[in-house]
Amino acid sequence: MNFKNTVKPVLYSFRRCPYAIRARMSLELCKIDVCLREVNLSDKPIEMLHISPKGTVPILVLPDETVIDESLAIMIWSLKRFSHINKKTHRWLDKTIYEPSMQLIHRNDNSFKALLDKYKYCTDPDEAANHREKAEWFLILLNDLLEKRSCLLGDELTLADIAILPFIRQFALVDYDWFLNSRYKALVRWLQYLLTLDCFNKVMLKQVVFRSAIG
Ligand SMILES: N[C@@H](CCC(=O)N[C@@H](CS)C(=O)NCC(=O)O)C(=O)O
Repeated sequence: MNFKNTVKPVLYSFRRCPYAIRARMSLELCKIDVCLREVNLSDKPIEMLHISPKGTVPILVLPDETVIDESLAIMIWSLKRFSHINKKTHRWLDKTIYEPSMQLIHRNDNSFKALLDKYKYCTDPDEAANHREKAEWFLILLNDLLEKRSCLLGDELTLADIAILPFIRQFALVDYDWFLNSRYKALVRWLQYLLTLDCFNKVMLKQVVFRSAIG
């Protein structure tokens, strides 16, 4: 979707941030053209902090100056306005898909993410293995779902797959050999398939860091 005769929405983003990845994927799937501002998280642009003082990415600023500074809200905004543009996404907000998607996403965001961070940032191998074990309940849950179908809620991609993918990717990359050789074969298959999607690879292209014109 081109915002002809008007300014494009601006997206403050950080390439590797899982929240920003899912927002960018949703915008890409809905063909929403944005002006991407890749941010250095240790030197955030002043205007970004004025727009959203909590200082997290992603942040979407619409041409009418509406600010959406939560990744899920950006996904839902893009799907509400433009999901009809892509055959894949047009039913993602239907109650039967949306509600189970949100249940899984909330478990990811509210519980798994904290365990993932402990695992990811741990430098002691024994302790890391311990943290990994604590996070495995979520892998078991997803793997069980994926043993019966190719995507989390059926054989088609949904909001749940796109929203959770960047976190499972991050988990897998901490020790990719461990992940590949784990008993979560269905989850490994799912991750490997999602990593081949155009909408993933396109949003992961390297970007030049945005330099603020202010200060
Ligand atoms: N609930 C927020 C979380 C976003 C978030 O925490 N993003 C991280 C990067 S992955 C961030 O910007 N952290 C701020 C910082 O590192 O200073 C969302 O879903 O958008």
